[in-house]
Amino acid sequence: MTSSQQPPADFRDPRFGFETRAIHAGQQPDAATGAVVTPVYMTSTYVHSEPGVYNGYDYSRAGNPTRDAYETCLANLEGARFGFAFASGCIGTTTVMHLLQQGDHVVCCDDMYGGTYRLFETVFRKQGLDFSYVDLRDADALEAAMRPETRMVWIESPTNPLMKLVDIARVAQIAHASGARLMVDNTFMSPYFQKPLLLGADLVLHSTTKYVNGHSDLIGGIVVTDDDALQEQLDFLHRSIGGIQSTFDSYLCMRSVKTLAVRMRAHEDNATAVAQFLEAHPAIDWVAYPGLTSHPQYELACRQTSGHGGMLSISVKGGLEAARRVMARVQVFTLAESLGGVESLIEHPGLMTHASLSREQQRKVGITDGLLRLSVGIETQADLLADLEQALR
Ligand code: P1T
Repeated sequence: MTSSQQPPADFRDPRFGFETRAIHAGQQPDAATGAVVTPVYMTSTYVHSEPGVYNGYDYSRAGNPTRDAYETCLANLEGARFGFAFASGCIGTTTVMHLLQQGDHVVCCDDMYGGTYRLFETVFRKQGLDFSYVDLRDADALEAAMRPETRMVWIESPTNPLMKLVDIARVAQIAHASGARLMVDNTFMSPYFQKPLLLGADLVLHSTTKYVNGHSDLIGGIVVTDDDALQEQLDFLHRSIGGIQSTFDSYLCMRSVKTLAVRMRAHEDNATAVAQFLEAHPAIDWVAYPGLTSHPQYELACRQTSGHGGMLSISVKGGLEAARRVMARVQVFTLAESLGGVESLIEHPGLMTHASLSREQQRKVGITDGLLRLSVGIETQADLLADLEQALR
C-alpha cells in the first residue's frame, strides 16, 4: 500500500447500501493472490504447524473461508453479525429445534411450509416437543396460546401458501414478555424486502434454495442471529450436527446474493402485474398478494416490508378440475414445487407442497382444491401475462 492509498473499507458497515453490502460484505480481495472474487476453498482440512496450532481453520465442518464469507454477507444483509449456512432449509430448522429440550412448547403460525409442519409433527413431537398452530394474523391470539413452557414462537410472514401476514414487532413483544424466542422464516421476502431481526425477532431462517440463491440449482438454508448467546449455541450445533452447506454451494449462494436486489425488484414488478391481471380475470375467485390493496393486511404489508415479493396464491373458480386445467395448459410457467427462482413456477399446494397436511388440516388453514400458488419469475412480463391468459381461457 502506498501512503496515498486508503485502508480497505469494511463493507459490513450499515452506512453502505444494501446492494453494496450484498456485493462486498465479508469479501475482500484474496490476501494470497489478489483475486477479486472470494476463492472456493475446496478443502476438508487444514495444516497444523503443531498439534492444535493452525491458521484459524482446522476442519471444514467447523469452518471454511468461502462459507464464512457467505455467512457474514447474508447475516449482514439481515442486520446481524452471525450466520450459519446449512445444506437445506430443513436441516437449518432441525438444528434450531435442538436449541429446545423435551417438554418445551412452540407456538407456530397455522399456515406454514408443509415440510416444516411435517418435521415438527412427525420428528420433533416424538422427541418430546409440543406444538400449537395458531392463526397469528391476530397477533394477540398469541397471548392466549403462550404457556409457561413456551420457549419459541415460529412464524412465516407471509405464510406459505396463503400469504397471511404476521405483525412481527407485536409478536416479538408478546414472545419476549414470556421469555420465548421468536424465529421468523423469511424465505418468501428475502432480506431485501423484510428484516425481521430489526423488528425484534431473535432468529431468521431462509430456505436459500429460494430467493437467496434464486436460480433453482441448489438446496440450502441459512440461520441468522445477532444474539451472542444464540450464536454460541448455534455454532456448537452447526458443527456438531454437521448439516453444513457445502463449500461450492456456499460460493454459488454468495454469487447469487450479489444480484438479490435487482432480482427481487424484477420479481415484484412481474408479480404485481400478474396479481392485478388475475384479480380482474373472471375465472379467478380471489388473489392473495400482499401488494394488492384488496389484501386484508395491505396496511401491515406496507409498514412491515419494503416491497411485496414475487409470491402469490389464487383461487380458481371450478375447484380441482379447473385448477388442473390451468396447470396442464401453462407453457411459460412450469408445474413444479419450490419458488424464488428466476423462472416462473406454478403448483397445487393441496396435492404438492402441502400434501403432508391432512385434508382436514388443509381445510382448516384454507388450502382448497382450487388453490394454486405462483412463484413469479423474471421473464418478460408480457409473456407471463399471455401465458396465464391462454391457460385460463
Ligand atoms: O427445501 P428446503 O431448502 O429444505 O427448505 C424448506 C422450506 C423452509 N421454509 C419455507 C418457507 C419453504 O418454502 C421451504 C421449502 N418450500 C418448498 C419446497 C415449497 O415449494 O414451498
